[in-house]
Amino acid sequence: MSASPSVSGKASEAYDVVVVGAGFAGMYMLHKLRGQGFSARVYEQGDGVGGTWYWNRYPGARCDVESMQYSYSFSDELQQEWDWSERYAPQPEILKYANHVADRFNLRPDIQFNTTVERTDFNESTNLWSVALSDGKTVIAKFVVLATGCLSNARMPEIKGLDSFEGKVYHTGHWPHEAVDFTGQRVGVIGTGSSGIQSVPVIAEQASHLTVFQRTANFSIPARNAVLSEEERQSFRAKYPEVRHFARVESRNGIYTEMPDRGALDDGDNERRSKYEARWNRGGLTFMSVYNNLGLDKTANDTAADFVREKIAEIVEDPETARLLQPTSHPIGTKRICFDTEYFSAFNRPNVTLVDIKSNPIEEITANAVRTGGREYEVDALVLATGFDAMTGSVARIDIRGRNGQALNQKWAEGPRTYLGLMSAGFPNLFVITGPGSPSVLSNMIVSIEQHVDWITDCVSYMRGRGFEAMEAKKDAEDNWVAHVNEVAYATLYPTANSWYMGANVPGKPRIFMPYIGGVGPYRQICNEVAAKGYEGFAMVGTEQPRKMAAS
Ligand code: FAD
Ligand code: N01
Repeated sequence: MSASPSVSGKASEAYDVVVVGAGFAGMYMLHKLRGQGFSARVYEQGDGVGGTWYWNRYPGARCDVESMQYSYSFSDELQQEWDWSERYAPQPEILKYANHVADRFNLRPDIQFNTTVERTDFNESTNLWSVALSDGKTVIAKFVVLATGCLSNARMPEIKGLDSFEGKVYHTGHWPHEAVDFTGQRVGVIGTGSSGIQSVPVIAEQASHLTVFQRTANFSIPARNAVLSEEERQSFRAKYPEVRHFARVESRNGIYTEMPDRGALDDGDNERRSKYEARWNRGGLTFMSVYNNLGLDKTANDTAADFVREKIAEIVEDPETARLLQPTSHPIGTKRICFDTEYFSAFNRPNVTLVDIKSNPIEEITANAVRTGGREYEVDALVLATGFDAMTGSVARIDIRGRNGQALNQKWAEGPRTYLGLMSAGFPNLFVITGPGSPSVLSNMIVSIEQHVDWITDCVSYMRGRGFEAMEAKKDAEDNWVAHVNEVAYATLYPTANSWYMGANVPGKPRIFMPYIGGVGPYRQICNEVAAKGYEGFAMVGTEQPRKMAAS
């Protein structure tokens, strides 16, 4: 431990910064802070780095932003040297990459694994946080950074009888480390979001029978995964400066692609269809950016949704199964769109059955079956692909107490409130990476993570340089930002869907559109302008005199 002069004398362990979580956000945060001479300690509840890619080990798990882009950009050597094997790397390879980064930048000595941050309290007289850990210790920090992840709190469904099931139960977001082999088993998958859609075709190949329990049909586009040749990697690497610049500054979602120049209704039927066909054949995330109004105009959106529904009907042989798989409950893209490898065609296999649990909700899970519509579907194992308490779930698990002992959970009881998604009024020196109110989950998240980490590092360096003790979002700045986030969201079709973006997947969770939909490039510009104006909208406490922190 390297105790910081600024915080020493308060506890046996004291740091400039405590970082919670060792996913891509926590790892880069640590690297940046150390580079600026801050003492930092990362606490991670798992026993390894990688976050999402440490926990989500289900069959078929892989990224759906292309790996050449879904990767750190902060080290050119790293991006030039790392060889991604496929267009979308599988989970084990992304986890290997995270471990490589941890070793390459010697991060492990400052990460304490198997340790959960349980509670953190702000002391108004010292302007320091005390951080209570699951190992019984309490450490002191000037700043706390929540790198706890937006999709890190796996949600068990509330289904009667689940506990009485005698076979194995797996959650995709909490998958065992040892290989799971479903060969010869009857498997039930509950949930048809991205995790279900990725795992179904792989489990179908192993299981003697697979029953998929679908509550809401989802839009999915073929990923068109493929092995990357050395030539492809090299040509991509050569254009990295342009790719990364575009993703950060010009894009809306952190992805390098063509920008649409027209709306869907500006083209005639044939032209529009051929554009959708081209994107369908290309595969991947750029399907929704073929036109600039698919997220804004329902009639425009319908043209894309109809196209995908037709594709499903072409692929799936049984007309009734095809009908059930055609999404009708929400405009395309307003729930996180999925990308698949042979998902719809998996339902043509004789060993795969689709069960509609929208019309006939699951009544009960028994010792060996799922009962719905008065019928029992016998299964040996259950896969719960039921998603996460997204964006706020992992923050809420920590008892965070700010000024006057106020609990963050209490403040956010009606929905999260932040300024720029980075800080919440009443909680000084507490940052959130990709928090609610920032583009986060609507983007290539590594781009958004790097932007937040860079901004936070600049900010704490600025404070150190001027001797500020504490920084806090002002209430009016926060109110204005929350209003802006809502205004932008409600100008789109997104809030019309019962999505996890809206908190709709968690019973009782307030319905708020949580991410900022204004776009990655414009958002970065706003953050930069705020910083350039001396952190406008934030209150700084302390004298404006240079003061030393650790190693400065
Ligand atoms: P995480 O990776 O979630 O890491 C947070 C860490 O914090 C976890 O390890 C957790 O254990 C730890 N933690 C939380 N609370 C505590 C606590 N109280 N104490 C100690 N430790 C704690 N995004 C994309 O942009 N492109 C993709 O293709 C993509 N694919 C995805 C696929 C899956 C299956 C999932 C679930 C998500 C995907 N995402 C994708 C989103 C993904 O979560 C982010 O891209 C990114 O990995 C998040 O990194 P993070 O460090 O912010 O959070
Ligand atoms: O979770 P989800 P996910 N009874 O919430 C159903 C990222 N990700 O893990 O829609 C029955 O999307 C639920 O039904 P409904 C990505 O950002 C990326 O799949 O609520 N069913 C839904 O079908 C993604 O969006 C990749 O009606 C229940 C499903 O379970 C996010 O993580 C891969 C139920 C949950 O879908 C979350 O994806 C994986 C219940 N009680 C994840 N409760 C990539 O490909 C829930 N459901 C990069």
